[in-house]
Amino acid sequence: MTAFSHIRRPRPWFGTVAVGAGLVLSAVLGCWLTPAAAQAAIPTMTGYEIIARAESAIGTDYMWSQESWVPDAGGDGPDCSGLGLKCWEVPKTLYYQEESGDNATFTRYTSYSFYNLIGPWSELDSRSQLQMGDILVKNNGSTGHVTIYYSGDAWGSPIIYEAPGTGLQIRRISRYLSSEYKPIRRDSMSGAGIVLDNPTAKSTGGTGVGGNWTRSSSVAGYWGDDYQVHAATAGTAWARWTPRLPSSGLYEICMRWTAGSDRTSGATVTINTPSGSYKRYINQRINGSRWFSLGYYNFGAGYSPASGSVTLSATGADGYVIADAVMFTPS
Ligand SMILES: [Ca+2]
Repeated sequence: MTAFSHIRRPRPWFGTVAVGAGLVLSAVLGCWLTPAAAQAAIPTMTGYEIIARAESAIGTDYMWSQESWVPDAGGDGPDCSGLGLKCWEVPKTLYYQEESGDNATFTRYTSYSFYNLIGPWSELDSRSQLQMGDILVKNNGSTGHVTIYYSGDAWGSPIIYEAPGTGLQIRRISRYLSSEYKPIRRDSMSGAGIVLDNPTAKSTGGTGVGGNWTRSSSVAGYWGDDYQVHAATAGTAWARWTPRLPSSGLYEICMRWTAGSDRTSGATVTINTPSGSYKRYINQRINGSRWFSLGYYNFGAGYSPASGSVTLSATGADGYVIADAVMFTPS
C-alpha cells in the first residue's frame, strides 16, 4: 500500500455584503431545476453539494472500509471509496452517521465499482470534460483509488479531495494523477447551487425549525419528499436553512413553496450574512412550485447559522406558511 493507492477487496453487501437592497434583484430568476415529481433513482445533486460534503470531511482520519464521519468534527473518517459514495449519496438508502444515528445496511461501492461503472454513473469521454464533483478513479485489478475532482488542471495536477490511506487524514490537495485515472460522473446531476430541503442532509448544510411545523405533501410541486406547514401565529415560528458553502462570494437565494389561497400573502424571510440581515416578504398564494429568487447576497465560506443562513418566519403571517426548500447558487 502506498500513500495514494491501496488494495481494494470486493465486499458483499454513500463579504462582505450583501450587495444591499440596491443590487438585489427581486425578479423571478433561475428555475432550471426539475420539480420533485420526476424522482430519479438517486437524488438529484449539484457539483457544489458534492464539494460541500467533501469539504466537511477534511481533517477526519482515514478509516479502512468506513464511510461515515461527523462534519467538521475530526475523528473517524471514510476510506477513499467511502468518501466517494458518501459525497455522491449513492445508493439512495445510504445515510450519514449524523442523520441516522446508527449503521445502515447498503450496497457498498468500491473503487472497482466506480472504475467498472457498476452503479448510477458513467464515464466521461475525456478528462477535459471534468466538472466540480466528478470522480477520478483508478483500478488496475490489484490497487485502486477514488478521488473527487474540485477544479484546476484536469490532465496534470488537479485539485482533488481524497482519503489518502492509513495514518493520514482526508484532505484537499493539488497533485498529479496519472492517465490510469478515469473520469466518471454521477447520474442525476442538475443545476449549479446547493439545495437545502426540509429536512436536508446535514453534511451539505442543515435545517432547523422553531414552533409547531407539520409535514405535508397534499399540494403537488414540492421539492423532495414533502414540505412543512405552520399556521399563522403570534408566537415563535421559524424555519432556517444553513448551507455549508465551499467558497465565499455572491450567491443567489431562491426559495420554493407550494401555493394556495389559504397561504400567507406576506411571510417574512430574513437573509443572514456576515454584514447583517436583510428582510424580504413573500406571497405564498402565488408563484408556487418554482424557484423564486430573493436576490443576491455575499456570504462567507463554511457553515454559520448566525451569518450564513435564510430564515422563514410564520409569526404574524395571515395564512399558512410553507417551508419547502431553499437554493444557494454561486454567481
Ligand atoms: Ca421539500
